[in-house]
Amino acid sequence: MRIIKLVMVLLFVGVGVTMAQAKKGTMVTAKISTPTVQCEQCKSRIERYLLTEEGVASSKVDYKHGITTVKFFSDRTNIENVKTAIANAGYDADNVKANEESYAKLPTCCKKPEDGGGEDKKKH
Ligand SMILES: [Cu+2]
Repeated sequence: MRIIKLVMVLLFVGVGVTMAQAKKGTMVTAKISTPTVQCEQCKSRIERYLLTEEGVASSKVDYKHGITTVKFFSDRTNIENVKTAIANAGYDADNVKANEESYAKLPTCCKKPEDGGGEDKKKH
């Protein structure tokens, strides 16, 4: 009888632990296309911005290839929120267009080439 009770307690604990793990959510890595990122400044601007974003664990902007890799917790945020955060910082993120006001505030070198930004290092 005691052994049966013990087995039942162990089973119960086991189920509890499994449920707790499922509830915790998982860390998701997403690669987001950010083609309007121009330079090191843009990189640190976005990475700094994402640091304050709820649920984001880390981010890395590859401005040479225009790709931002973001690690976030799926139970605390989602990919759309992350894209919106990047857009709010002033940059296009996949299908989410940059917030116009934020984009207007970027230094010229960080804007799109058609607005005077980009590769031309003399402007930096
Ligand atoms: Cu820049």
